[in-house]
Amino acid sequence: MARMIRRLIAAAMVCAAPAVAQQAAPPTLPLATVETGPLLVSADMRDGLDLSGPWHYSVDPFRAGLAGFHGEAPGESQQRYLDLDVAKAMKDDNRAMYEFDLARSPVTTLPSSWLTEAPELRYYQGLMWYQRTFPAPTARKGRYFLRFGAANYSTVVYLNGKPVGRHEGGFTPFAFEVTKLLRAGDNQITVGVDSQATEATVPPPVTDWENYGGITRPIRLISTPDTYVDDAWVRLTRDGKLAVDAHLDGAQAGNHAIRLKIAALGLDLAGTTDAKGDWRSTVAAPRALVRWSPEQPKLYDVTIAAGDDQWRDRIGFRTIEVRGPDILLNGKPIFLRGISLHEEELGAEPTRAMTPAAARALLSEIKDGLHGNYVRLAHYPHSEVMTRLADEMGIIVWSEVPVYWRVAWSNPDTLATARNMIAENIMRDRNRASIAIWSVANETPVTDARNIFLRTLVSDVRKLDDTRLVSAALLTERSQGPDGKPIIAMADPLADALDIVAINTYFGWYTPDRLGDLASFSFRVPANKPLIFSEFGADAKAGFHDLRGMPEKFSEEYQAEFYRKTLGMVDRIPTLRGMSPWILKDFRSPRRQNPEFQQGWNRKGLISETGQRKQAFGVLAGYYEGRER
Ligand code: GCB
Repeated sequence: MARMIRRLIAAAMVCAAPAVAQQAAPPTLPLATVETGPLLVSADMRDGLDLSGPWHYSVDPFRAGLAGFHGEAPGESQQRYLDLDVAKAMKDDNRAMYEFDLARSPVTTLPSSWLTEAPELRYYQGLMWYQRTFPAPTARKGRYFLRFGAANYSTVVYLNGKPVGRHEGGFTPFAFEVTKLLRAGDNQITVGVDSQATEATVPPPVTDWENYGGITRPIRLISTPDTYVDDAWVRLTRDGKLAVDAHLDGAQAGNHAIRLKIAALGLDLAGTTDAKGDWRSTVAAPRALVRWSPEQPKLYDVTIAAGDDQWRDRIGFRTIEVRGPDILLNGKPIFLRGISLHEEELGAEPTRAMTPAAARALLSEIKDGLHGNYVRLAHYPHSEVMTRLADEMGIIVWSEVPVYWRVAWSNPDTLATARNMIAENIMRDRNRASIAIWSVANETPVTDARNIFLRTLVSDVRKLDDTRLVSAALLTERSQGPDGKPIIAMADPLADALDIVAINTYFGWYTPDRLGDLASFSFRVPANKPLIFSEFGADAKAGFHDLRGMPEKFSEEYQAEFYRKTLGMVDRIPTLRGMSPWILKDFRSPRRQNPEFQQGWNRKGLISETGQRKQAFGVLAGYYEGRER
């Protein structure tokens, strides 16, 4: 099934012109998608050379390295990826002229966003070139891949002056095989990353978070045997079986012996791939299996051996399903005590480099500070560092793609991009027990074109993963009852297609409602589906207090009261099964420019950007502490 949907998406991608700067990119650069692969699922568990560290960088605001001034292929003087010593070439031949010299350009440390590299780059959105050299592995055998954790937003890659490939999408991994392009000794890698969003991109230009351009997750040179496990999915099915799907890539992929082992369970399952390199097998779950849960986030070492390759992962096994308005984890109803989170580390100058320590600091605030068991990883796929840690710490995850506010619903290229993005996200993280919900969109206006677009995504998700739940953060409609009291209704036709309905509300923050009136709001939501409040929140500047009876907006007191009253309002809805208020930490947002309170930050965090807890933190923590189910 997974492969079928990958083919469907690939068919759509063929007609999809790349949305941004690559319009002018040399046609020789193949586009990396889930279909063209490689996928290298669980790549972070494989051996490899980490290319994190110092890289040269150079801006290219007119994208001269991608196209000449008439849109033709760029002339040699602009080809940033040339494999030569520019200064020497000019000295050796006084007719030569180059308008760049990456090797003598300033140095930054990757992964990071360029926004934080230099003051003049703070608001730069466009094309940036990066370059470094690295030594080829001394004893070379098998195959080599350059695997990017993510680069925001569209990327072109060259190795030793030769085109390698391109990718669109700022938050999902991609890889290129470079076995034939690697040479002995030093290799030069050049990467162009364009952060410019357009009407056709996902997300579009207008969002409420910082667009951190750059290479924000590690790049690694990964080596594998000639035939290797490119994709594997090991899970507990809803009917209580352990199932494995694996795909081998390489000359020997077809009719090849393959073997899954989970040593701690004494499980040893042998089989043979079909002619295409696919293997599927199912067994009854061993009796000794401890199911993953927030209370006991048990992970097992899983290996799949095929010839010389040994695929590894650490996997938890659990079931997640809905029954009427209940969400069942391992067959038992659960209440999701959550909070939303952007991918932005704590600190005064975040650059979206999510190290394990940075991720742990944030998730610990949720687990230990708030007594939470759930996180909404908003509004795009977060680093695999985060989803692995959620597995380890026992935090249930909502994962989403940046189909946010207003994307180009009728543009087939945009749909192809979104489909590929959600597929890349799912293929990367299908082995993460923590992920329970795939969300396809956030606060999107209802139109026919939008409904078709989102239903396509929902159907893709179901084909790629039948073990998780599908949702979307929806908008509501407000009317007045005969008594004049507000009625909040979910009128979105997409609700029918979802397992969980989720809504974002900000009554008393963006609306002139008095917080004291929230108790009179009533909700019309589907009676037979779980409801999650995917957002509610209010800004507060940490340390700003207003102790009058009616505190003013942006004060800690107002935010705390907003939480008290909103919790009271939502708690009365019979189908409520969880929430992820907006948001754990203050985050950078260029649209927020109140000079007294915001200064470029969305202040709806329960903690400030440097980790100072606000009063509302205690309000939510107290509510969660008293709320088991
Ligand atoms: C929303 C959006 C979120 C914003 C938030 C806000 O509804 O989904 O991305 O950051 O409101 O603070 O207004």
